[in-house]
Amino acid sequence: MKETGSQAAPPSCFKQSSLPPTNEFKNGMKIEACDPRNLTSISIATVVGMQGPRLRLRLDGSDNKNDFWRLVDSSDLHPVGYCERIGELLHPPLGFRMNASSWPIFLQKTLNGAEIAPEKCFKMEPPSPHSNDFKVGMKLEAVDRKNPQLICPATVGAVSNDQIYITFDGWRGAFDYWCRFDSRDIFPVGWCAKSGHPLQPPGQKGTSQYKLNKVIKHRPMVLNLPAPGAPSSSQVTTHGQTSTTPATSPGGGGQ
Ligand code: MLZ
Repeated sequence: MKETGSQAAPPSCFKQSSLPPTNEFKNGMKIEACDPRNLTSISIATVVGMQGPRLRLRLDGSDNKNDFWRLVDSSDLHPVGYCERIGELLHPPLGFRMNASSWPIFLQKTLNGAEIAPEKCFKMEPPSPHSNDFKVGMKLEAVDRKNPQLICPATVGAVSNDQIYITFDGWRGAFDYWCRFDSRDIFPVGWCAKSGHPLQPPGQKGTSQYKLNKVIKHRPMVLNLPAPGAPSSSQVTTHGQTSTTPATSPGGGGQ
């Protein structure tokens, strides 16, 4: 950051608590979790790994190819018994390995004798910032959604309404993505160090200054941006320039 004279996005931009939550879970514990592939349904999940305050989760009855990561203060996580309390049913995960009719028995068996995560493990989700206060060029730490166990140094590449474009420092763009300003996948600079989560080193494909020179001076970055989730006819600001015609395709550039 010193070398490039860059600014960190202020912690108030993020939906993260100023003090990272403590992780009181243990591997093997059972919880209830929203199925990431079927957001309206809640299933039983097992903690199969952790890094700092992040849990690696596997839905019971699904395969080991669909693990996902959540913060211990995620609103997607609940103690066993939550569904019953709110008058909902626990659902088999999308891609349940068995016949749907065997779900009630499977559920009973998977919870029998299992270690149930106690209530105190679940932390309150922090409040959302009221507005998108990110500016192009600000530094942050962000989950690499293609390798979701990783948190990497990143820069805000563009801002569009409620969305920001995450670009990974030292990588050519294959990992970049749009997200909402209140995403739980983005963190202020220093969050990993504070929370005990490993932070990946930046890539080797040139610094962001290199990127700035190459991409912005010679080829306006706006041409390389995929549109954010719901693009509408919104304005996209990239590195100080404003355009009303966001491009729709990242266009090649694998690494
Ligand atoms: N195995 C991958 C990891 C890349 C991580 C990039 N994060 C922004 C590779 O080396 O290509």
